[in-house]
Amino acid sequence: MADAVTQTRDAGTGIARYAGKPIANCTNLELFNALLRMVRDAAQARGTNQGKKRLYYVSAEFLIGKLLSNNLINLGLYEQVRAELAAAGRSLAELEELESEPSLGNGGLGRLAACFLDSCATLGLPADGIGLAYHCGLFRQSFLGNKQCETPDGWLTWGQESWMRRASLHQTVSFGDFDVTSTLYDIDVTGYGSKCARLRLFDVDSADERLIKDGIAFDKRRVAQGLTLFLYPDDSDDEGRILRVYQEYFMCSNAAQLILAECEERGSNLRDLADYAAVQINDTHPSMIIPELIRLLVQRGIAFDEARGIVRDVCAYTNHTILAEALECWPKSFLQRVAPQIVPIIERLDADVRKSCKEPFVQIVDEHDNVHMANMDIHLSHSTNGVAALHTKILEDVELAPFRRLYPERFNNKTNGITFRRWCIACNPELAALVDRTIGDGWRHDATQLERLLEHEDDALLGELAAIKRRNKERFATWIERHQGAKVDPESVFDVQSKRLHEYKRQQLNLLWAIDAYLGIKAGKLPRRKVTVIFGAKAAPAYTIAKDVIHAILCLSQVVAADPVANKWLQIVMIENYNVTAAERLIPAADISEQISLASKEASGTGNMKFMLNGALTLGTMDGANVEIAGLVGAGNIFTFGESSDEVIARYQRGDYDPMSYYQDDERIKAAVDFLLSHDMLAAGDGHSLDRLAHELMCKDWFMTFPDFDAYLAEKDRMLEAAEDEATWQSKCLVNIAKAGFFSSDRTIAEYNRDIWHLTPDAD
Ligand code: TH1
Repeated sequence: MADAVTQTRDAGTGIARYAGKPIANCTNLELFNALLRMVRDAAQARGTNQGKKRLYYVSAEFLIGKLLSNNLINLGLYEQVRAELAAAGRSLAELEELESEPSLGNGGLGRLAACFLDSCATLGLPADGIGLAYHCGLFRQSFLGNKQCETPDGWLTWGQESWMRRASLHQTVSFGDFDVTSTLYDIDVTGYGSKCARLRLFDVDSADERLIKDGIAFDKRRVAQGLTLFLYPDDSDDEGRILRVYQEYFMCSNAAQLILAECEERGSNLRDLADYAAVQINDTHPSMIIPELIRLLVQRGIAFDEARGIVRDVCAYTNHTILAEALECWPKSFLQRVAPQIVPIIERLDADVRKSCKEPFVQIVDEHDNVHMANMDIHLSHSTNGVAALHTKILEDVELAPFRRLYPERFNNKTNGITFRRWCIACNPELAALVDRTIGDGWRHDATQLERLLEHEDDALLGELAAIKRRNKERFATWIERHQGAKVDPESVFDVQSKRLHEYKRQQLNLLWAIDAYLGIKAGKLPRRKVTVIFGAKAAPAYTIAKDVIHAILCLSQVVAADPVANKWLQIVMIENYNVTAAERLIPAADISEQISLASKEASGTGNMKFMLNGALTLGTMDGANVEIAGLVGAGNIFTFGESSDEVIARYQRGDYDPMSYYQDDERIKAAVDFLLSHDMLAAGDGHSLDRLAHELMCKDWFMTFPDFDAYLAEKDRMLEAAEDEATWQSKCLVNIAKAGFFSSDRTIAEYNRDIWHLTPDAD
């Protein structure tokens, strides 16, 4: 009764009540914190999806992005809150600026995990993400002297209240040399008009941020203090690599303990664990959950062979890459030091495999005593999936072919997806409103309905699409000027490549294009319209060549900007500290989506889907999910180039690729590479770094940029020409938006559930 009275007196959402004073008297920070508490209560009131069987999605990364507006949208409170604040002369957008972005992931793998939790919540599936509460997560990137600098991103340490709630659970994890205790933090993951999922993050009680002294460097031997300070501590030395193994075991042991305790609580006798839990192993970082679960089951009186079968029925593994460097393989001596209790279990699993299969490729422990985590995952789980059709096919036919012969029924594909709540409704509200007006709002729950847009294609609709794109470009221009002082021209073509920096993603190919375009302008060959090439990328701190690419991009940006003729036609911009928040500003403003990985190397990509949904056209190789995009939109609505994955795989197998011959035979390649060491570039940058990059390209070029160079230039030129025919271009954009429905993570999650998890949706 008293509550009802307060409610009526308080007409509106209750912001003032949460703030303890009228909205007008609050600082922005007070309002932000009031909203955060209000949202947390509203999410709690919805409750979490329940069911006998629960998904545990275990992952080293959850790149969740800012939560305030996303939660307001999912809880159906956004409009009300915005209006109420506006009525008091305040702006929700300004409050959103105050929120710091949790840096709990580094790229697609972590963002995928976040999209999946959103979709699980929305589809009513009982699901938890399990990971680590990194204090500083991934580093913050800044540019100094045209180079990347890394500083700790202390996203938790300022006045903003936390989305994390401390749970009452405390566990102990025993390492070989000492024990630690852990605390669990929960974040509610709201679904779109549904109950919640949960993100459950473990921290070690002994963590000590004072260990961080100089930038992101710290004494990696102080394991108990340093364990959860950073995501992916520098692994260029053994100390760093061992610290990663400590982190992984800490995550897995906590997860395994939690899962068994919860399932017993729900009524499991552990022998029937598979009726209560589905564990999805997100790439190999959580692989130690397999021996850890077996260990705990045996400890509880279950025989080894039975425990192994139980764990196999519970666990499923997702492979996200074929890159050899990412396939984790730990020396047994590391495991012996970190978690000696699981070593005999791994040895026994290895012996089992050895008994039934002699093929060296599939053994868990190799002849050098290295433990191959992916091999353990495939033998000891009931499902192995790739993340796009082409990727799964390459796993089945090439990379994991011997496993496929052993377990044909375990292999399956789950093409990645993205949540349309964050990647359209929240980040491109004008486009979402246009879609609502045109086909109704059913697409918000059933994304395939977007196809109906095609029935409404006319000049008016295409005109509105163009106008929305233009306003998004203006908004991006305002944002980037405030963010880093860069001025960009919304009239120009926005040509965007944003993703982690890696040689296989081939930012260097785009860089060579930009140099070629610059040299062309100098020689009097002017483009049809100004092009703004926008990069967003962080390089791993120990990845030298990746940092060289960033350096060359920043130097080129300076050289072009200083040229009074060229700067009218070309601009190179690199976004500082590219993250989810920057992506939300950038993607709705893009005209061209660069997806130019070396065919066969990008398992899926998910940025490609976000750009497509926001009406950018793809310029890409036939790699990862690009292949599926091409199939959906048709050849006329995508720009593809380059060697096929079969050709690339054959080239690697022949081992006869010689970049130097391309450099010598192709004038444009030679001119672009030579320009890296030109007077202007050397004046802008560091000769060592530029020289190392030029040398790498000429002598190694492991990801084969040169064979695709001419085709890339030609296709990009064709695309820039097409961009000048506004009506035809917008009609292609419309097809892309209309066909994006397939890439909703709701579809992906429904498939995981149908084929792998078999959870019952919470009906009410
Ligand atoms: C990415 C893949 O590169 C990308 O193609 C895919 O869309 C995404 O995962 C989601 O499936 C990966 N990120 C990582 C990060 C680490 C190790 C392996 C991969 S694969 C640290």
